Amino acid sequence: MRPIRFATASLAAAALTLPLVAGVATADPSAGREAAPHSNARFDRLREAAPEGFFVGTAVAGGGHHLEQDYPDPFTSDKEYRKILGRQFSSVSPENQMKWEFIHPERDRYDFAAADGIVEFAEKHGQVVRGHTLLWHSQNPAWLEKGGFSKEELRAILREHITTVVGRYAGRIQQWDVANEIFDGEGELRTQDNIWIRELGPGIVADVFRWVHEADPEAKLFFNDYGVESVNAKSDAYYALTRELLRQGVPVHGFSVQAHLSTRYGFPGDLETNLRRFDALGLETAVTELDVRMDLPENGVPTQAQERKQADYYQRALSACLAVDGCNSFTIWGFTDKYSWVPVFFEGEGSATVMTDDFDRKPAFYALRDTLKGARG
Ligand code: 9MR
Repeated sequence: MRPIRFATASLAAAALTLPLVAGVATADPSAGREAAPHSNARFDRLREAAPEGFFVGTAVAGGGHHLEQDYPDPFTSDKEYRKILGRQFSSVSPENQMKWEFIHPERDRYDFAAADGIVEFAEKHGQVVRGHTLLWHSQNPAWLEKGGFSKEELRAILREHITTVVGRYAGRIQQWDVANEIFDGEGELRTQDNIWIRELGPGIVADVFRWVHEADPEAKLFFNDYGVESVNAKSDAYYALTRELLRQGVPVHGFSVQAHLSTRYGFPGDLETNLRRFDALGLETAVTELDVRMDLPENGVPTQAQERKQADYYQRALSACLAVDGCNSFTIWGFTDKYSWVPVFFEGEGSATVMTDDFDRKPAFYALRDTLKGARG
């Protein structure tokens, strides 16, 4: 249990940090940003600034869209990246390395190398791991999606995958995103694009939670989705489902919001209210994939006003989580623009993370750090 925290850091506070930063007086577009991101000052690190028992995480870059970029695997190859990863964060989430297509590339073959590397790194650096993910409609291997398996075979394949993957890391994963994105925007179960729900029916969701719990009784088991930051049709669907599963005694422990936000849209101001209603059900809550993208000016460099707006979104998302007692895990989806998925998926948008390509800190970084510090009380 955490001590009571006060989430008071404001946009003004975040904005104030900008001119105070040890600016580099050059014509460089990053002028005004702090040049050296590796101060050893204890509270300069997000993980140290955080209140006791509150985990600050990031996705660990690798797999997925990275495979099509002209750089080597970020996690294993980028020394600077690894250094910041170890210093700044107390939680890590494999961005792609535990997804089916990555960890289970052929029916009879698993590839644990990348996931093992992340879990070992985490242990070495005193970090917890969020496992991501087990039941999803996306990033499944072709052998599975196009295998023409019978229902019995599919059920056996899913159970074996869970026993193998969850079992391998049992006791070493703090939270598992067991079911990812199972509802659409209208709050309807994905009965077509999710192979498991389509072939095995909605009851498979409860079975999967039971199987994961058997394989790792210590891990906290989550539903995770995007577009559920607010009270809306989709989050209502999760609310109804989790309440029902809890009533049935299914081991569901948490509900998490991904929070892929954009400054094109307003901040979801009822995030805290939404988290609170899940908290009231007795569930843990978490923010699992926060980033805040923006429309980039022609020169590709965000304006100070854009960066301040972004910092405000980061700060508000963090404050909402800090304000809810059972929200103890706050993860950003990558910490540097160098490896962000955003420009690859959204044309003309970018700068979504808290550091530039060169690991220079943006106002959003300071907004997080100062809000965490403020919450220590
Ligand atoms: O960041 C991931 C990227 O590398 C992959 O190419 C992409 C493929 O779908 O998935 C990204 O991560 C997603 C996460 O697993 C689930 N929530 C949405 C994330 C962003 O698309």
